[in-house]
This record gives sequence, structure tokens and C-alpha cells, in this order.
Amino acid sequence: MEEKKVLYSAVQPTNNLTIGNYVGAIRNWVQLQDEYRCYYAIANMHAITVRQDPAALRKNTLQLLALYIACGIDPEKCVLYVQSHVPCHAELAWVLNTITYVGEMERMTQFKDKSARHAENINMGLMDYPVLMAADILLYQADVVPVGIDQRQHLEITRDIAIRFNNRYSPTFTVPEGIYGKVGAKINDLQDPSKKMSKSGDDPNGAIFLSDDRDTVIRKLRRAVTDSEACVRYDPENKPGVSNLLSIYSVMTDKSIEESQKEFEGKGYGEFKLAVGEAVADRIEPVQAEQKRLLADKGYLESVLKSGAEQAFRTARKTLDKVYRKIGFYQGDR
Ligand code: ATP
Ligand code: LTN
Repeated sequence: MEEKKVLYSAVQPTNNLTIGNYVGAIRNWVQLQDEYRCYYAIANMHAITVRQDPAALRKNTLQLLALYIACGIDPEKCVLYVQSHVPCHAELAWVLNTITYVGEMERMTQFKDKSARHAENINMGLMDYPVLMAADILLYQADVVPVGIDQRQHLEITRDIAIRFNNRYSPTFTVPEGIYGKVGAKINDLQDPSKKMSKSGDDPNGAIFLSDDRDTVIRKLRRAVTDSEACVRYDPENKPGVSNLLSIYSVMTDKSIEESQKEFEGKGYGEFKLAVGEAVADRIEPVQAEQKRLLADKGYLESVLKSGAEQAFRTARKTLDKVYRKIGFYQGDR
């Protein structure tokens, strides 16, 4: 049998996830799990690059695991694990740091955005975030990395780092490709459709969380910013608010953008927004129920993480040994 290609992705256990995370990332993971050998991590080491409440971080970790499974990711098929459970990530990041330039990191859009938002805490980890992400991906020799568009720059730098290492020390790492969904690779903020919906944004009305109940979802959508044209048409340039809602509707109902647009021909924004709200709530309610059921079974969740960490470690350690050998770290008989 032909070996499956490798897929790697992760989400940070910061806060509850938004429908942006679901649409841009996790939904695609579910669709890809049969085709690839999949590693899905909970990136808690990335999370601490901005200040976290320790108790909340701990709690969010199991919540995120339960959410992965509730969204349809099958722990029997995929490796689900917590980043900090596999020490190779920090070790490889250190090596990759020595072939990454400060100037490259300073140019990263996310670093600039987060530095502006957390001006009191521009720490080394925040700047080094993409190198740790490169270590995550390269440890597993990933062929593909499904993420939202906001991560494209980090993926490009990962490729650069892999190529640089391969050129300097001989071929070692697979150079990964990003996979971005066709619709919904970037869901925007409901209050400010010029920026992405973020789980740690400032305005809670701008984001819909997967944990929101039906009334909250409908209320947030009713308040979503649109325009004065009163016509439901997909035109991201001129109608960013309405186009964003159409993308959300299309993804939540598995209909194409054209089909969705047709459905609302001649209808007002009030009716449109309500339909989007119902569609989102219909989609997330079963996920919430399943997440709740899973969270009541901590023993099961812990067994998933234990097995995930063991499997991940085996692969990661193999790559790290190879790296250490190539760069000249003395390893005795290993
Ligand atoms: P934070 O606000 O805490 O920085 P985030 O909402 O950007 O977080 P991440 O954990 O950084 O979430 O990202 C998880 C995944 O979700 C990534 O693949 C990212 O590309 C994707 N993603 C995040 N926001 C969106 C969005 N608005 N639209 C589509 N995909 C998104
Ligand atoms: N930085 C990512 C989360 C992440 C990730 C990864 C994604 C950490 N390590 C490796 C893909 C591959 C984000 O989505 N913000």
C-alpha cells in the first residue's frame, strides 16, 4: 500500500474558538483526515507568547481537544496531542533559530499586529513564534498544512527555513505546502469587516464563538455591519460586510456562494441576517452537545492525549536525531 502523505496543523488553546477558526481550519481538517496521515496539535507553547491565565490555559486545552473530536476529527485515525507533551518542538526550534534572521521575524505581519496590541509585552517568544511553528511542521515531515490565509506568511517562512537547512546540511526536511479553503479562508470581524475575526479580539460582538448559544448568535448577526444598498450580493471589495455573511452562510449550509446569493434575491438584510444566524446555530449546536458529553469523560480525553503524545514523539524524535547528526551534535552510540 502506498504511504499516505503527512498533514500537520494546530490551533492555540486561547479562549473559545470562533467560527473563523472552524471555517478556516478545523472544518477542512475533518475533510482531509482520510486522505492523509494527520497530526493535529494543541499549540499551548504558542499560546504563552501573549499573557495567559494559567488556570484558563489548562482548561482550554481539554476543551479544545473535546472540540476537535466533537467537530468530527477521529482520534483513531489522527494523532491528537498537546505541543508541550513532545519536548522535540522546543529543541528543534532552538536549532532553527540559528538559521533564521532577526530581520525576517521583525517583518512578520502577525508579529507587528500583536506587538501593537500587546505593547507592554513584546517578548522574545512573540517574535520567535514562526520558528516554533516551523519546528512543529518540519518535525513531522509534513507535506501539507491546512490553515487560514492569515498563516500564509508563517508557512512561507517555514518553507524558507526548510530549504535553507536542506541546502546547508543536505536534504533533511520535506518542504510543506499550505492548503487554504476556497471559501472562508478568511472570515472577517462582524463589526469591522476589514479585519479578520479573531478569538482574542477586543469587541466580543465582532466574533461568533462556537460556544455561543442560539440567541447570542442571532443577536450578534443582527448587529453585523453591512451597507446601505439593501441587496444581498457577493462583492468583497465593495460590500465586505454582506460578502462575509454570505461566505459564512455558504460554508455553514454547504451551499455554493452563487446558490446562497440566489436564495436571498429580492430579500432584505433583516431576513438574510436571521437566516445566517439560524444556519450558524444549526451547525454549532450539535457540536456543543457532543463537546459537553466528551468533557464529562476526562479519562477518555486523557487517554487520547497520552496515545497522541507517544505517537507524535516517536516521529518527532526520529527527525530530531537526524538533525542533531547533521549539525554535528555528538550523540555517542545513538
Ligand atoms: P488569536 O486571536 O488567539 O491570535 P486566532 O483566532 O487567530 O487566534 P489561531 O489559534 O491563531 O486563532 O488560529 C487557528 C486557525 O484558525 C489557523 O489555521 C488560522 O489560520 C485560522 N483562523 C483564525 N482566524 C481565522 C479567520 N478569521 N478566518 C479563517 N481562518 C481563521
Ligand atoms: N500559529 C498557528 C497555530 C499553529 C500551527 C502550527 C498551524 C502552531 N503551530 C503548525 C499550522 C502548523 C495559528 O493558527 N495561529
